Amino acid sequence: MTTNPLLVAKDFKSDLKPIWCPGCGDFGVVQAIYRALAGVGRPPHEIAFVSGIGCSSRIPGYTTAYGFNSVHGRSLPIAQGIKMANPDLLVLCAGGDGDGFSIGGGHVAHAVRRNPDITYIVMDNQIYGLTKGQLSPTSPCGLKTVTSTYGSFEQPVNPLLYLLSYGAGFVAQATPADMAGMASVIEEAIRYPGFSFVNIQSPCVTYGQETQQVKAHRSQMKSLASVGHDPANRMGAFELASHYGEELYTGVFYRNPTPPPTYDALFRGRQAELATKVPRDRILDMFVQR
Ligand SMILES: Cc1ncc(C[n+]2csc(CCOP(=O)(O)OP(=O)(O)O)c2C)c(N)n1
Ligand code: SF4
Repeated sequence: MTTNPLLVAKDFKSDLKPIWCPGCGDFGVVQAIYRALAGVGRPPHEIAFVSGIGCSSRIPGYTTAYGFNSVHGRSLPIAQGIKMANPDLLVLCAGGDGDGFSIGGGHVAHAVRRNPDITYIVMDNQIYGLTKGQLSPTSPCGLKTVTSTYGSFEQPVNPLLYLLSYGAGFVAQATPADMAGMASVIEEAIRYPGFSFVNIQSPCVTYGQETQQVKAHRSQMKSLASVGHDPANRMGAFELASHYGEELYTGVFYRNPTPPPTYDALFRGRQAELATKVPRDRILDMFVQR
């Protein structure tokens, strides 16, 4: 495991040209990730970046990290497997709100309760972008889409409250309307020793709502620091997070001041403990028919 203070944002930019629609919020997100990774200083070959399927899930390919554009909704199980197999890797996971909270929704709770040292970034555009504008789990009630022609009857999920309730040790929100803030929150999430989550309100310029574009975000966003929020205050975080969809709070909702041991550390500890008690060939014997 190495850190190199000389790394700069462009060291994390791959030669692949993004094919997102011009103006898509995901352009800002990938720039913020380059900056955050340069700040952390781990070289690209020590980083694994896993995603699901969606416009946003193309993001690993635009970085120089090892990338895995996997299966819709399955980025977290794959990222956890990678972290268990090679705990020294810096593991990032990313995708859309559909990927993370519809088809992949069941994985989030279990990843959080295991607490692997992984950073999960959701580009929350409140719509299915790649498949051309269907209702997503975070779409607001009343939204008219190709699958809700007369307006949705469904209440949106609240990703911030989900993650806080599951017990995540780090929960934050950002928008491309504040690039410096977004890069800094992502860097802080990566540095947090445990499962960290950043919900990015990343506008879809093609199918998204007018009120969810960067220009609108500039006038809506309110930093959590400016409302006097202390990120160590978990109950305060719940209260502020409950305004998802009404207020665009940016910054860190919650950072556990006393992070518990990570799953990867506990796992390695158990392996070391058993190695002294049970000889390796005896373990293999249990699986071999003689
Ligand atoms: C198992 C499976 N089901 C459905 C799909 C079709 N599909 C691809 S991306 C997607 C949703 C995209 O929305 P989101 O995850 O929010 O990402 P975005 O494109 O908005 O960034 C769907 C339903 C798929 N690829 N695989
Ligand atoms: S459809 Fe929306 S989310 Fe997908 S690339 Fe275009 S603007 Fe971005």
